[in-house]
Amino acid sequence: HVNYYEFNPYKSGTWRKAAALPVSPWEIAIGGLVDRPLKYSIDDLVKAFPLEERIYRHRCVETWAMVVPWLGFPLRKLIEAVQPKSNAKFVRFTTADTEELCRIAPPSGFPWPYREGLTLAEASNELAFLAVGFYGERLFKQNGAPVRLVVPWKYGFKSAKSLVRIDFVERQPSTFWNAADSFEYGFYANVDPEKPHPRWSQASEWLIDTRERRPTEKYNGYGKWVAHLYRGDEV
Ligand SMILES: Nc1nc2c(c(=O)[nH]1)N[C@H]1C(S)=C(S)[C@@H](COP(=O)(O)O)O[C@H]1N2
Ligand SMILES: [Mo]
Repeated sequence: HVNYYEFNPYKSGTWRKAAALPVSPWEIAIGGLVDRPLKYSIDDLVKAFPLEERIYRHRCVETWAMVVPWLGFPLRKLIEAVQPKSNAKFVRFTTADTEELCRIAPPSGFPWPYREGLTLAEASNELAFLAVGFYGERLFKQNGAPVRLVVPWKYGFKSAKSLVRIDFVERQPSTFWNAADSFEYGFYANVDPEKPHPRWSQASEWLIDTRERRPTEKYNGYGKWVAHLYRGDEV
C-alpha cells in the first residue's frame, strides 16, 4: 500500500515509476515569514538535526492502517532554527514538482505540485516529525525520499512526501486534497471515528499486515498529546 499520486494512483508497483525521482543531490528550503531562512542538502540536514527513531501509527483516510518505525527529527527543531516571525500562523509543505516525471502516469486534473499545511501550533507539536528514513534505513523513493512529513494524529494524506520547500505563511494555505475535493478532504483531517468520510465510515480501520479490523481511535490514539490544539469545529 503506497500512495504517491504523482507516480501512480493505484497503490502498487509505484516503486517502478518512482525510481525516476532524482533524490541526490536534493535541497530543501525553509522560508517565508521567518527571521532565518535556511537551505539544506540532505547531508547537511541530518548533520544539523540528530536523528531519532519514532514508532508511530499511520492511518490512511481510506481506512488502512499500519505501524512504522520512522527515522528523523521533530519538525519543532527546524522551526526553532528558522525563527518564525510573529505573523506566521501556518506552515506549508511542498513536494518536488515532478511534472516531467508525472508524464509517466499523467494524473491530470489535480492541483500539482502536492502541497500540505498545518497550523504553526500543530507543526510545533512534539509529535510532528520530519522523516529521512524508516526501519533503520533511508526512505525508499516511493515512500517519500529523501525527506517527508509525518503527522501521526491526522489522516495520511497530510504527511507530504519528498519535500523541497517548507514555508511559513499568514493564511491557511491551499492543500492538495482539499483543493482537489474540499467536500471529501478537509484541511485539518484529524483522525476521528465519529466523522465519516462522505463515501465510507471511519468507525473502524484495518491493519495492512494482518488485515485485522479494529476500532478507529480519535486522533489516531494521540489525543493525550494533541487534543488541546482543537476546539472541535476543525474539519
Ligand atoms: N507527495 C505526495 N505525498 C503523499 C501522497 C501523495 O500522493 N503524494 N499520499 C499521501 C497519502 S494519502 C498517504 S496515506 C501517505 C502514504 O505514505 P506511504 O505510501 O509511505 O505509506 O502519503 C501521503 N503523502
Ligand atoms: Mo492516505
